[in-house]
Amino acid sequence: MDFQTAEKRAAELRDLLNYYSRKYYVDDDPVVEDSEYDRLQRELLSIEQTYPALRTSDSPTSRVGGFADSLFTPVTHEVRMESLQDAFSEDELLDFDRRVRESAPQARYVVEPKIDGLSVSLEYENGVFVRGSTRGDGDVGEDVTANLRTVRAIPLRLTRALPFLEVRGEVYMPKESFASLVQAQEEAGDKPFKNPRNAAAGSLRQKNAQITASRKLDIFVFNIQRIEGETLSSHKQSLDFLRELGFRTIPEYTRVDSIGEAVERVRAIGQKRRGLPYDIDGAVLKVDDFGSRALLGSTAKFPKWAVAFKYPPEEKQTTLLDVEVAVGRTGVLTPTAILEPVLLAGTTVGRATLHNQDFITERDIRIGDTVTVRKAGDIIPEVVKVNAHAAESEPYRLPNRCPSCGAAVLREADEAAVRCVNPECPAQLLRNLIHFCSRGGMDMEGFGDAVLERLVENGFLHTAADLYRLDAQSIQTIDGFREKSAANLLDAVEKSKQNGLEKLLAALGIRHVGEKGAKLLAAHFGSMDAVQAASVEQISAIDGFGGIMAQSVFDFFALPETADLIDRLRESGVRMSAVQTVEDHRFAGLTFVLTGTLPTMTRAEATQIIERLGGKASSSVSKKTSYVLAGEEAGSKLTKAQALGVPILGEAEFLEMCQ
Ligand code: 0OX
Repeated sequence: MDFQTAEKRAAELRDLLNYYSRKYYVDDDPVVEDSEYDRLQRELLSIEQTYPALRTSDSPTSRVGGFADSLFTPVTHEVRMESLQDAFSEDELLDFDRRVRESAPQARYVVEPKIDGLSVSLEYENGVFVRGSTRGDGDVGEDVTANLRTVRAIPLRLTRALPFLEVRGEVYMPKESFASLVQAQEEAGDKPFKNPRNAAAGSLRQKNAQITASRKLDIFVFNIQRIEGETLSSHKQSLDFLRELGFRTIPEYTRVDSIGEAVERVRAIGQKRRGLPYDIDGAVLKVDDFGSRALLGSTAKFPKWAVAFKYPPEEKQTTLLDVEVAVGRTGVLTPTAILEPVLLAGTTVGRATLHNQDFITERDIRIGDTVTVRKAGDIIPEVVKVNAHAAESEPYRLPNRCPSCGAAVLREADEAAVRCVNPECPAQLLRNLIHFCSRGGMDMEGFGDAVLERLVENGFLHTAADLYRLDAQSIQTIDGFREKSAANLLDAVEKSKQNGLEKLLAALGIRHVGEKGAKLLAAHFGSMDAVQAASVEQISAIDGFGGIMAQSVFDFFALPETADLIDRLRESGVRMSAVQTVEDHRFAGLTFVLTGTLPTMTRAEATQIIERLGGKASSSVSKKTSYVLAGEEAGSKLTKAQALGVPILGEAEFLEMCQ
């Protein structure tokens, strides 16, 4: 494709992708399948890779996330991001109305939900998103542009190229995304976020915007901070205008004429709030007319024309009947309160997490106690406090022995968790096997929880390596298994042998290493031998690998049980090297020639990256070569590339293209 055609197509693709995003996120009316969106995005990415000059800051391809130098630098808000005065009763709303009417007797209100997220400012120049920042203390926040770019509901280009616009909105994590994130964190033995608000804040404060991109954040916009090129006279008018520009505006906003109607709206939103897919912690009343707002003005802290009514979190009393202790995949003992069932925030609650021993001790929770429960972040049932101890009760302590295998448990000095470290613990074994066979692991169809449980119970599985020693006859000794079902299981085992290093590493369930970590390890080391031989320093040199992750990988491979398991898997014919799979086609159609010594990468590593991104590595330079990747002491290939006008990249530029 020549430059001009590429330029035209890139503009077309950007418009199309922006339109599809707007239909999906703003209008709630998707017009294409996700796969079609992805296909077009890949096409645009490939054009931008071929012609880097065609990359623009508002390109939908900039949403994938990377590292940015400007991240967390201070941003002074030209217009203060004020906070809201709170009201905890309807009487306080009536007081607010009285104060408003002293200066603005005719005031009308807009009532809107108060989203429990974190406030951000978004700036647009000539209709293009140029900067996003957190609220901070209202005067100075932090630059989080790279992270906000990954939030798909934030338009990167407005439908109208206003000279300047700054809007304010609330970034939040939908309840459903929060629930799956917490589940994943608990399974990985990580400390889960307490509520969707913390999760949203934690996700936005990431150095690596790719993590933000994976967290499914969303936004509602509700205020114009500054505008050039348009004059607006009321809040309702500005919300309607923001929507036209392509923003996802605060939902359910209604304009009312009196405080009586406003209170009714507040009640109605309160009734609805459990069923909403996002968390709200109140409703906001705002004077609609900007003229009246100007008359009312602000105090040092908040505008006098707005108030936030806070809904109380629903709490109930019940009895703690028992404490159940389960053993997780990583051996962590997790206590769960078994409660006399109560109806709470829309569902019947019979269990609540007790987190760990510290949580129990701090609240002096005992079996038989009358306790208060509520849902953290309106989702996860939690014991808030003890109202009364049961007669003759004793402080509760987690068992000293694993409830599954009876081995003594350990508490590491810097951890709240108590763990069973017996590698042969059946509870851990079963959970490990479930993980090993799961889709994210070796993806063995048919090996569900129940099947694995029966194979363990019947003594066929003691480690994951035993999966590769199963035979049809022994499987059929278990009730319910016939020739066909046994053969299907064996097929799945056989197929999994070719999965490659990445899936195998994910299947091993190394602490702190999920699918993404396994992928990085496999791409970096290429073979199990290399992973086993790696030092902590070598592992932590991988981009995206923190110190804790690297140490955990090292510790895992230092265990004799691990070495034994890997040996046995290898003997069974399980593939121990990486498979080059192309998941990202950004280098499709591009040929790279490598020459000289690169500062940090071996040629094999660079080749692996090129191939993984759909490109080809070739050994000789010709007119068809797309790029020459040159390091120190590059020789004749570099000279030839210069003569032919082939673009030459250094390692840093190359890595940037791969981000
Ligand atoms: C929210 C929310 C927050 C603008 C003027 C003072 C506060 N969390 O949903 N803030 C505001 O208003 C700002 N509105 C909201 N809906």
